[in-house]
Amino acid sequence: MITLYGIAISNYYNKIKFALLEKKIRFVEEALPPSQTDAVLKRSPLGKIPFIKTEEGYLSESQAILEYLEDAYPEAQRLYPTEPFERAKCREFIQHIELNVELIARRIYSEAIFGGTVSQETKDEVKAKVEAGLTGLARIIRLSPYALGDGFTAADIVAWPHLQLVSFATRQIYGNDLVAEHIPGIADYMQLIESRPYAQQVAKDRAAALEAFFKNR
Ligand SMILES: N[C@@H](CCC(=O)N[C@@H](CS)C(=O)NCC(=O)O)C(=O)O
Repeated sequence: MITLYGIAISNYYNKIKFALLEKKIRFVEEALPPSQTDAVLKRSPLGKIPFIKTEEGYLSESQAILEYLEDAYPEAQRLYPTEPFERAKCREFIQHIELNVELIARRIYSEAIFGGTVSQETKDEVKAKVEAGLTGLARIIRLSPYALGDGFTAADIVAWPHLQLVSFATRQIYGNDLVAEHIPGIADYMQLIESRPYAQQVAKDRAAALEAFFKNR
């Protein structure tokens, strides 16, 4: 049985939770915020979440976890294409969205979500880089109807939680949703993913976790 550690307000945590649910792999959740304690650092080298406990040990980094689930549970629903080139295109998509969109936008989350302050210089720099990342994403996302064509894949597992957060954060900071601005048709795509029962479960748990997080601050 897998144990998933982290908090349901995290897009990376929700990526793994969504994958576990879609694959119907049995798991339990253990609520744990990112931490620099020795106990957590032994399990996740930078104290980040999510990480999982498997029968063989702990595993961090959501992409390593996602690919582990694909390899370790061959009988579960496949999320990666089996043909090598298509599989590599799926990984290319994920790497692009995480490195060139989400990781860049992350620099404005402290103000957009947590009530902190981000300098105008950072906001301007992030805007230019996120727009470049989204312009690139628009070149590879197919939306026909899923991110990479007619099948639901790991690309959708990753795109959904990340794009939702980037949309929200850019609306908060720049007054407009840069994702919607750069990717025509993204709203219908997000609705399509949100029509999936497991996406609804992840969204419902995230809403409850967000409410609890802000109530306890
Ligand atoms: N590359 C990591 C990123 C995970 C990540 O950034 N998690 C955030 C929560 S969404 C975190 O733990 N932040 C705390 C920190 O950076 O110290 C992954 O894919 O798992």
